[in-house]
Amino acid sequence: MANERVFKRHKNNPIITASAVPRANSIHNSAIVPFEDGYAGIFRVDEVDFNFTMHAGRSKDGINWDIDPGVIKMECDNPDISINAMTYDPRLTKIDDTFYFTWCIDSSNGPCIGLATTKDFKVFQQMENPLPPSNRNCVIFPRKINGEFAMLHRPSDRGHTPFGDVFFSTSPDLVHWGKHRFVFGTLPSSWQSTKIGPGPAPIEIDEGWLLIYHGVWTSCNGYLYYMGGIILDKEKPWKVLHRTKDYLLAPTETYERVGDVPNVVFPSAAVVKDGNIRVYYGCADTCVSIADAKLDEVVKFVREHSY
Ligand code: BMA
Repeated sequence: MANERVFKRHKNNPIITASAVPRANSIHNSAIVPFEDGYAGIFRVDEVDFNFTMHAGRSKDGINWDIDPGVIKMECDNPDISINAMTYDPRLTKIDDTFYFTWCIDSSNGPCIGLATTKDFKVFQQMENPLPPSNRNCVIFPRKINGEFAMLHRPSDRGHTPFGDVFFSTSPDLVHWGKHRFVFGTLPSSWQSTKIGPGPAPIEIDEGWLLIYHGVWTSCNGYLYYMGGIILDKEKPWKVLHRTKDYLLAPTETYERVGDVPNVVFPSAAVVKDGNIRVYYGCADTCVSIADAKLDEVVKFVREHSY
């Protein structure tokens, strides 16, 4: 298949389509983690009434999934935290025995980030929203950095956001976020020239943090979404060490080119096991696919094809 210099697409792609949930119009940008003796996920399900919802799912092998037909119901003891809105693009991070997930809430004040925890993918506890509108992409680091929780996020606007750089923020308690630092921005004349956004939780490697992200280019026919990689400093993750000039994946297959929003690969989960990295990505805002690689080959590629 085209453009497979490091990542190879799975032969069963797309592995999840709308047929997995009775009310689904589409299932795409979703979060997946190892869980118990298999995997668990939070799936973005755009339903037939065009409400965007999140559903939990489980899998033994990470490829064949049982996704709950019902929407995740959050527990929340504070009625001031808005949850009555469309929800989309979850990301998942495990710290100790707790899974933290972030997602976008289409609030009446603009898109903002939600945060919840779960230990079993049955009970979900919603916390204070970590960031105000407008912001559409957020992921938490898998461990504290310099004693604080840390995140990467991408401020946006209320529309389709024709701009966007990635920022780093920290928190002592997952409620109060600050020490905001610019991390990386768009690059002219490239597949990442319009906007960028963090994908799956950063992966700790010897050299620092490997972040898989999406980059967007605006053609005369609209946005195209690509997958890139960047290596950030371990103790100061707002410092960029290497960043892909060549993309890691581009929309080239029919299921990536054709769908509700054409020409989109949107990485939203990464599972590292036995030296391999498996990226789950949304395709054309319609379905979910897998791309596999050796982790050390991805790191080498990012280093060798860097700016
Ligand atoms: C972004 C997000 C993603 C979506 C992408 C392409 O702004 O809303 O959910 O995959 O646009 O439509």
